[in-house]
Amino acid sequence: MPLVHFFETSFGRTTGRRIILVTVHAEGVEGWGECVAGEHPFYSDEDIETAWHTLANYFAPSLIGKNVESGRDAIRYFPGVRGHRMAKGALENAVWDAEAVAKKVPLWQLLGGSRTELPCGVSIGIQDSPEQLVEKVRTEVNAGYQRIKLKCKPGWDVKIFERIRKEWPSILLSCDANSAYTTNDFEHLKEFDAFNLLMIEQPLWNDDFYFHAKLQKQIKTSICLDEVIRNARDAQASAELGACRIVNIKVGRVGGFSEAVKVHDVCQQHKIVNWCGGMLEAGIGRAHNIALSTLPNFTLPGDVSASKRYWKEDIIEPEVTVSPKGFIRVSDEPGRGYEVRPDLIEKLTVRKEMVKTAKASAH
Ligand code: OSB
Ligand code: MG
Repeated sequence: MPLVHFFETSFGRTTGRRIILVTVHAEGVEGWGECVAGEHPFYSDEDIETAWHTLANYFAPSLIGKNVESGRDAIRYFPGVRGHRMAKGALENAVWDAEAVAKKVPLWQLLGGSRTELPCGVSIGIQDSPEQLVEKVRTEVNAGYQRIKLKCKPGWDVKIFERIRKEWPSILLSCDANSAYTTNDFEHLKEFDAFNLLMIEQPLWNDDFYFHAKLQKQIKTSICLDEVIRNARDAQASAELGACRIVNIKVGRVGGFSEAVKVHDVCQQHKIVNWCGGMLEAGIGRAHNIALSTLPNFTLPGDVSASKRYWKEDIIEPEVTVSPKGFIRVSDEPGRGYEVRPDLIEKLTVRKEMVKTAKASAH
């Protein structure tokens, strides 16, 4: 699916996505999941090829023929595969999705959510010029988005913040470095404090909380961790170390809804604020992010925004829309709240594999 506009982070530019969708067939019910792994192993060590491999050869065969009672129940059948959380999450979430459809209750209720309106923010990539960025920010502010997040890296940071703050002194503004800085940059990162940023997301290495804790003690701006939080234990360690004040939860990054809810609960206990991250999802992943965002500790605007910012045509109906005040209304429909469009998905499909044979868990 080609993106409406390219998306550039400190690790590279994306112009389109090949997306793995998972369908579970469970006694006449279909459940859908979307894998957030990218084309290349740049954001994380997974990519769509490793996800395809682990889904087809490990995760999917572990559920065939099993009497899986619920989404939460699915994880106990999964084999002892290390990592590959995005692949695993796609399948686990498809089971949750099937459970919601079968029980005729909204998925967000199964997850324990309660919010009916979600505040929305946007993530704006690195542009070809500062002027282009100003225009992008203007478009999103005018569309009503409640928080603007700017991707940054050395050479595209304080000058850019100055430019945006000059134009919009008081909008909720944050930045995301995707690990573009090191301990040599602490003095430079202190300059970010001048711009009243809501947060700086994952400034240091993708696998680090120790040096983030050191940095958080030296800067006023709140650190938000993204890449490094793989599970609830990581969230607890970060909280105890003081490595951040905010955690962005991405359901794929932590391996599915079950772990995402646990991360949420640990953050809530430690007074770490949450918001729901995005991975340029198509409609199914987007619908699932919306369901997750209804949990009580998601108090900041998330990166879950309207379908039309990404796709000419999304694979769900209705598409995700955002009100002029910057909210998504949560659907009361049973299941994921959005219908999948099988004909459009079929038209876009370039590769398909049906897993029909069970395999004993591979350990
Ligand atoms: O770090 O949050 C990130 C997209 C791809 C990989 C990493 C990130 C992002 C985003 C996009 O920021 C958020 C969105 O889906 O709009
Ligand atoms: Mg991020």
